[in-house]
Amino acid sequence: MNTAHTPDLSAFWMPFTANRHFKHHPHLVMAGKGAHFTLHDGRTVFDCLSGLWCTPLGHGRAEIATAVHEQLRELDFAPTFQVGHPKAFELAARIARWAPEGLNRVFFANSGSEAVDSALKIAIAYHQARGDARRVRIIGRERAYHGVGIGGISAGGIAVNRRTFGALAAPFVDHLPHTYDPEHMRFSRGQPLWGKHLADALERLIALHDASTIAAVIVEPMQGSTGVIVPPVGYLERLREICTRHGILLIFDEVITGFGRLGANFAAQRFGVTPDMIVFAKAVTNGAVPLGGVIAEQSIHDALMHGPEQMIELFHGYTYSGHPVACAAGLATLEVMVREGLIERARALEPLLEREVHSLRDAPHVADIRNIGLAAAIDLTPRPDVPGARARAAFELGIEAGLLLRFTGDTLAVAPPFISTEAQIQEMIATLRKVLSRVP
Ligand code: PXG
Ligand code: PLP
Repeated sequence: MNTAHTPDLSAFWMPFTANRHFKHHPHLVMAGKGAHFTLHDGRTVFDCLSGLWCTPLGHGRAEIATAVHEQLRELDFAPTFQVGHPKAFELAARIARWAPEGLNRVFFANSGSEAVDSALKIAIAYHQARGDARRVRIIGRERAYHGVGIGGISAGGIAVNRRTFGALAAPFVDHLPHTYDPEHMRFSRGQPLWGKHLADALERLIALHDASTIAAVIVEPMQGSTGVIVPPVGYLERLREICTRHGILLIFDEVITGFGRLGANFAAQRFGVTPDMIVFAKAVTNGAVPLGGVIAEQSIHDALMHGPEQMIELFHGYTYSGHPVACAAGLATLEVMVREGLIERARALEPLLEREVHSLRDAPHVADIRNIGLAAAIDLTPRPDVPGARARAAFELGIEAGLLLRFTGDTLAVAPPFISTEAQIQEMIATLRKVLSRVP
């Protein structure tokens, strides 16, 4: 690595990173433009995962930079406790217009993790406000990623994220089975046809715990972090039907799927299933400024609007809920998405990505490929001696070949920016094929 640009790497304790390995083999990103990053040695790499699913508009968007700059000059910060500023109200209204009918009250946080914890708290507060204080149980799902807050690791289903912190996890949670079964869905394109019945496990959890103790079910409509696990046809519909029948709130965690990744505003619209709350983050500001939040069905909000009018209704909020700079970035992002028709573009590119990624079926080590919207995952057969080594090798060889890939375990994920050209997507897959042929 070019040491002229290398800062001292020791103080930054990196998140979800093998710190010692990174600091011996660092990759520093120096700049971003469009669908590419520039690395410390001047090479450019195609940003295969849109940052971490954050940047559908591509990097270096002047519209967002200008909006942020102007906002900083006009009003850098104002509290949203007891006072307000216009941009937070404007962005909330805009997001409500993008959401399914009826979901029109927006609570702001600063990340997906905070937004998940907010949604779980709103669910419990809602039932309490209705005089149903026994409903405190949360149902999550195996393999789910709901961030790293205490609520998120409790409802989440990724074992390594929970193992060390069991003592902190919320006590009243249970988990649905995940929906991935390679025997029935290997190499399926879009939604697998098999697996709707897995939603019936919710009936069994209800029989076990009793519906009267369950506040909410939280699921990612498409499980992103664990490797693009696509809901079977009819599965989400069935969860919706069971939740409605038992008075249980259904929360979609759309931190990855929100704002166009599946070719619709939200996965809720793509799948035609309306939850009671949607959790969002990431793409809402094109990653430029941290922002997350919860979109709640109006009746959930209204149930909490009781008691004397001078009383705080929900004892929850962050200093930076509705930060003016984040809201300015959000408004600019959504404006660009509309003006450039980028959600339509994501939808139009889906068949190409599907065709291209499934062409890797006969590439070395490929065990499975899944896709929906502008997202896909490729499972590699693990090396028996060192699980995870193949995907890590693909990651390193990818950088040499001009691709910044994302890997977890032995799964590679791609989710290119919506501004990608057809040629760029084709080239990404052609390069990936070469990379796989070199993976030991
Ligand atoms: N919910 C979901 C569904 C997520 O995907 C979070 C909550 C937490 O968001 P924050 O902003 O607190 O990180 C996420 C985050 C990956 C990857 O490689 C995915 C996430 C984060 C980092 C990497 O798939 N998802
Ligand atoms: N563009 C897309 C892709 C939308 O889905 C919607 C809302 O439903 C809009 C624009 C409306 O935009 P706005 O809320 O900015 O009026």
